[in-house]
Amino acid sequence: PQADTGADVDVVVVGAGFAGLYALHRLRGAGLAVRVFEAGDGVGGVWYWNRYPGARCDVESVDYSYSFSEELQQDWDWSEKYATQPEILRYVNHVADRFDLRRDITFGTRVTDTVLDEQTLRWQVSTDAGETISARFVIFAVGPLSNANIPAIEGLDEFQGGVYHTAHWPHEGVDFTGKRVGVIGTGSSGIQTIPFIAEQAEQLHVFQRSANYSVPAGNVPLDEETRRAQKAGYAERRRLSFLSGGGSPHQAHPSNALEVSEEERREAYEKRWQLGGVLFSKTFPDQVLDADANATAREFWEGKVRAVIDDPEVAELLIPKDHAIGTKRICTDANYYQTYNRANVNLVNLKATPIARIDETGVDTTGERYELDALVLATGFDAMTGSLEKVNIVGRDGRTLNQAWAEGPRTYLGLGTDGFPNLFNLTGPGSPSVLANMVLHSELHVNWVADLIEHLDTHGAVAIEATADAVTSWGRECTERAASTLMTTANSWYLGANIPGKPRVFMPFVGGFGAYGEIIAEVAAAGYKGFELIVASE
Ligand code: NA7
Repeated sequence: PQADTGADVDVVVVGAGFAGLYALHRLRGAGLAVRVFEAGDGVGGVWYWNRYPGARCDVESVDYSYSFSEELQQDWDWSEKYATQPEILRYVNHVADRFDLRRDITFGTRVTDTVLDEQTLRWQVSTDAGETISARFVIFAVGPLSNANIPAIEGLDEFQGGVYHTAHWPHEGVDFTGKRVGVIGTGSSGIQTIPFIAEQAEQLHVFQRSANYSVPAGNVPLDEETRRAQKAGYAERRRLSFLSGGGSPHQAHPSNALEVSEEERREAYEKRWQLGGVLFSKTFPDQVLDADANATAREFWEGKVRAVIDDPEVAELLIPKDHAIGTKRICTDANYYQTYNRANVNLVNLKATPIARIDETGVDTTGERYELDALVLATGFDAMTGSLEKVNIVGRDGRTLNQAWAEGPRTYLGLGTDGFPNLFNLTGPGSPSVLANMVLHSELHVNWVADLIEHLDTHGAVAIEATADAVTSWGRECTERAASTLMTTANSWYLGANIPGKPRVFMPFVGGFGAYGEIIAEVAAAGYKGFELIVASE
């Protein structure tokens, strides 16, 4: 056994993003001793790291904010419909100060090992700072999109110009003025940052492997009157959001796409298009269920996009051919497609001419050479499991979580795994997380775990553990639900398809945020059905 160098605590929380911060607040409020470890030097998680130009949330600021404190939501003023990364970071810092959270957070420190003591059922948690503490509960709040994917491209490490991954952007910023810049990757991050880099750089080459669907975000400043109305309507807005499919109050059209006239369909799409943002992919309830319904959305989208791109050949390359709309996370943008009309922007089609190698001064595709001064990697994340995987989590019988998840993540309700008592994972695989508003989702998970801990204490139990049967049947249910949609037909990060060798398992729960909330509430109400309570005398 490792020596304890710190005081024992009730709960260790790993990560000080939206989920970790609220976990600290809620559990400390319940009288528990909580210690948070955070790899970054500040709070905010994804919003601490992703500082690339143009970084902005694709969920409305009024929704992408904590609901747990009425005073907080009434006091805080969002300046725009969709908040920028700096504004969200200011908000998270405000929350940390307002609720005096920093005193229990150790920054600049990674948790390296989390080892179960099977006698006491406590966890020994070790950090890269050499500290080991013992905790009854461990809550991972490491974020589903936090482990950056650095592509294995030959020669990348030889490049002598600056290399910047969007999720590890230098805090002092990067000046691309007068530079020849390459961007690899055209997912949400690439699509947000490309228009900004294009304005600064002398020349921008965008290296696109797969085209994506993007919808204008339709961001607008919020005036005082709108803010007042939003604040007055918060109670109802939150109520609807917690019942909704994605964690915001917007409802899909009452009919399926194929049940309405063509005119009504176009009107509905046009309305969502004007509203802007990700909601376009949820205009009709059957849009990601039925290929023909999906095709109507796609056709509408294609018409809009082609109309703003000057060169039809470029437009052709920017229209996805390999997946249905909404089956990968839809992107939102400001003038993304128009950026390709600029003289200093060039689209490189990696499908036709893949990158052969990178060297000191540029990128060679199989077709051409591109001399570059800087390279931006907008290449995404080893999503949902990547950050957990880096921690050596050892449960019963010396079995690691990585061994347990070798064929893909296995969870009950996304929250627990058999063999790992009192260990909870927030907003990870098996939960709707990445398909929903992460802030409300974090609150839902934290509240559920906090209630569970209270339940254990009132029932004299030391621990709780998901049963193997519950884990197996939840996995089956998640897989079956996903297979009944079009979501499994795209090579998305939801499926692990973006990481070579990663097991292909559709990781999020697709049944909707509201439905998921009901399921986990029912499990709790039934005395945590599917979990085993372990009492002290055993
Ligand atoms: P994404 O959506 O995973 O996008 C990554 C992009 O990088 C995508 O276009 C990839 O092409 C491309 N990529 C990845 N590896 C390579 C290599 N080796 N060569 C060329 N291109 C590559 O990540 P984002 O950061 O944009 O967004 C992640 C989520 O964050 C987003 O969905 C929102 O929920 C917020 P591919 O499609 O794999 O062909």
